[in-house]
Amino acid sequence: MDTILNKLTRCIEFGKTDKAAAWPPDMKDQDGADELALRALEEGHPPDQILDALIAGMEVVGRKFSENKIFVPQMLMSAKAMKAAMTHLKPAFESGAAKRKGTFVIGTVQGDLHDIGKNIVAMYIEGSGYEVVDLGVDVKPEQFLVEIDKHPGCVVGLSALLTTTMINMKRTVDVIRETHPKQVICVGGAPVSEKFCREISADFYSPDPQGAVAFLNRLAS
Ligand code: B1M
Repeated sequence: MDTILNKLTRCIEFGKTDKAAAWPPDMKDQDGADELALRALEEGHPPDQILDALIAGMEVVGRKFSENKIFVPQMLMSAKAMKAAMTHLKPAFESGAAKRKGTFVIGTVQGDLHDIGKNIVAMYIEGSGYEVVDLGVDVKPEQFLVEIDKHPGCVVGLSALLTTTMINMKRTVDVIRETHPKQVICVGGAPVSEKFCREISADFYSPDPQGAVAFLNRLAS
């Protein structure tokens, strides 16, 4: 059945941002990720379900890219569609308690420009009652040091999506540990694993935002 969530998945797969978007030509004048995400929320679909539909679209994008069926420009259009939909989901995820339980400093490691997953993790954590300092993408290790000094007691979160930038995750952990040996560091991202987390001496690995929130809650309790 062609549900609104299926349509959303297709918008991400084909990079249909909004109704006015000319790309892709065969979806001209159809609602895009922007309109559909808003409508799905209005119809009462839980934000988690909507997010799953968006991620399902991205998984297809990744598969097609690996098989050389699409290229970087199409991936960019999909990312743009994802961001349009996320704009509507953000308030739902960020409606956490006003009183903050702690501070989480997050960034995508140096050399890595992928931010969709990192943004989702940041939203979940903010919605779970933490102050989030989002340093963005391509973050140099030294930038984390500056924020650690500004937010004593914070937890640092590192995201990496490329196998080639995992080495920069290790370097970031090493640089932080030189001056802050006890700094708590949580790592994640598609190529990262529990084993890699142990190898680079990070404190915690989570494959998803929920695991990162559970870890922070355990620390805060
Ligand atoms: Co890129 N890309 N990309 N890309 N891209 C991947 C990652 C890739 C797997 C595609 C593929 O080959 N199948 C591949 C990496 C291969 C590898 O390293 N072995 C790849 C490549 C090769 C590249 C380029 C090198 C392509 C090129 O230029 N030739 C280039 C690199 C640029 C750079 O970073 N320097 C590149 C560029 C891009 C775009 C800019 C076009 C775009 C990113 C746009 C953006 O982020 N603003 C893009 C995209 C969209 C993807 C795919 C298709 C989707 C990534 C994504 O957003 N996934 C991706 C293939 C794929 O993953 N299926 C791919 C959805 C997101 C919700 O999941 O990010 O995994 P994810 O986050 C999850 C979890 O991992 C976890 O929670 C999140 C939410 O569930 N998580 C954490 C993430 N961080 C966490 C931190 C935590 C805890 C959990 O604690 C701190």
